[in-house]
Amino acid sequence: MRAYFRSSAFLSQLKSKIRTTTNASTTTLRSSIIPTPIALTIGLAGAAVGGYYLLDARSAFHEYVLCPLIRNATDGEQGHKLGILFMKFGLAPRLFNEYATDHTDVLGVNVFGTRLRTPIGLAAGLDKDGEAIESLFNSGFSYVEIGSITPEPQPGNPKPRFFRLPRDEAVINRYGFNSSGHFNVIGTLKIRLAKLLNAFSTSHPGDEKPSSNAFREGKLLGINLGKNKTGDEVEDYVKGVNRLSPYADVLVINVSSPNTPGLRDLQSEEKLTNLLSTVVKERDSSGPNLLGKLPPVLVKVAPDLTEPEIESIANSAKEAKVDGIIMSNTTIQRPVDRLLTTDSELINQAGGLSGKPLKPISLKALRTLRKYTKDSNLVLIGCGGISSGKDALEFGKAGATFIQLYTSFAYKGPGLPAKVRDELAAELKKEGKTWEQIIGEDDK
Ligand SMILES: Cc1cc2nc3c(=O)[nH]c(=O)nc-3n(C[C@H](O)[C@H](O)[C@H](O)COP(=O)(O)O)c2cc1C
Ligand SMILES: *[C@@H]1O[C@H](CO)[C@@H](O)[C@H](O)[C@H]1NC(C)=O
Ligand SMILES: *[C@@H]1O[C@H](CO)[C@@H](O)[C@H](O)[C@H]1NC(C)=O
Ligand SMILES: *[C@@H]1O[C@H](CO)[C@@H](O)[C@H](O)[C@H]1NC(C)=O
Ligand SMILES: CC(=O)N[C@H]1CO[C@H](CO)[C@@H](O)[C@@H]1O
Ligand SMILES: CC(=O)N[C@H]1CO[C@H](CO)[C@@H](O)[C@@H]1O
Repeated sequence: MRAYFRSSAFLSQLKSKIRTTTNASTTTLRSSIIPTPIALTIGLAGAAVGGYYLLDARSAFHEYVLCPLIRNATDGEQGHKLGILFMKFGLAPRLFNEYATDHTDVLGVNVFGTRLRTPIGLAAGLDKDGEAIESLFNSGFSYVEIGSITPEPQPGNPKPRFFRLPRDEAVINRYGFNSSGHFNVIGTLKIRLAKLLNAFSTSHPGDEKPSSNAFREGKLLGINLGKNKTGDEVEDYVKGVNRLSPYADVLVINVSSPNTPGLRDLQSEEKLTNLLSTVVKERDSSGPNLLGKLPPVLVKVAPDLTEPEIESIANSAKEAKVDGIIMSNTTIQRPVDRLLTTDSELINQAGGLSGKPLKPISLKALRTLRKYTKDSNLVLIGCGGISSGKDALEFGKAGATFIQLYTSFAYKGPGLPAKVRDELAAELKKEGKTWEQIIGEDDK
């Protein structure tokens, strides 16, 4: 088994594995990589305005000109789509010299058997179908989570379902998990893998193999598994683990809904423990991913849970031996006293609120979670309203091993991961500490 991972044999076996398992989704795939006229036009326009400055993720152009322009010209969902389209065709700006200047000495963190270069990741829901992975890594994230991916394709809720609250740097969304489904995403991932494996075997003729599905040193690819609107929850997650774990460095399942019928009593704690145990068991029996590692299983939860509910989830997670918990998803709360937006029609749109106003809510929930997990090996991941290095540091001190963001990236553009990184490194240097030293510092 081990010798199998000796590189050249390993790589060629892997390539043939990808080929032989190519399935019915090839047709949809092909259509998804043939540029449509609109994509082509945008592509040409992008190339025309190209040049180093525009392609440098850190140029202020993106934050102050392009992002506002896109926001002005599109409604929320069109803007999201356009962003993905740009990134899909690699037209997104990238962070040059990332590896020369990423402050890994201060920011590196050991997690899940990898030394992540920085504790800065992208949260689920931006790249639901895994179309823009390369561009997202290239903008500087050390962890990228695609999904949520549901077993069968589903259209999600009717539009409009994405609302911007620009004054608050916030978003309300009720996408309802539109997803192209497991098999289409697997098809996209296989095409990506085939390309990357070819490039890798050319540049690494020796005994090496890629260290992760990110195909980048010190970076990880997460896959967030969803469930169909109808159908059986446990079955959907089991299918997800079974089908997608080969391509994942990390698997995420959600138990986000604060309305999960009676997460409040022992009986439902038992139900959750059963769900999580089943998922962990499926991960174990699915075996290692394509690169020979067993992907850790994370649970993602809502910030709207009460303290007893958080305690209950912590207990279940420990008992089922999941590897970590992401706090948090969007909130169903509307902290009106903290919102600058006064348009009550907008504020009262149904859906989850994300971005700046979520931060105090998710941070508080993370502190509570830490209280009930610090006696365990559970890795906590902080998410919710993070938009700066200072924010990231607060989540770290509250117990997060690494952090994720989404809404601030949508507002500020591709320069954000590097900005957060540099600011975080500067803050830590001021304190004379490394990221690893401050994790959970508030509650040691
Ligand atoms: C438009 C949108 C779509 C999202 N879709 C998903 C999703 O499919 N799965 C998921 O687990 N979280 C999803 N999220 C939640 C984010 O991953 C994240 O947990 C939340 O937005 C809080 O982080 P932020 O304030 O940095 O955006 C979505 C968020 C937004 C704004
Ligand atoms: C776009 O900009 C124009 C001109 O400044 C403004 O009148 C319009 O309201 C803006 N539209 C949106 C959706 O922001
Ligand atoms: C879901 O919606 C987003 C935003 O419009 C889009 O980028 C994505 O392609 C959609 N996925 C599916 C399968 O409809
Ligand atoms: C997140 O929260 C929203 C409401 O805030 C909910 O509809 C959704 O199911 C939750 N789960 C995920 C994975 O986003
Ligand atoms: C995408 C997805 O699976 N969302 C689900 C998250 O979990 C809650 C229940 O805990 C469901 O209601 C959501 O549909
Ligand atoms: C297996 C399953 O439950 N599939 C469902 C996924 O969601 C779509 C849209 O809600 C349904 O039409 C499928 O039946």
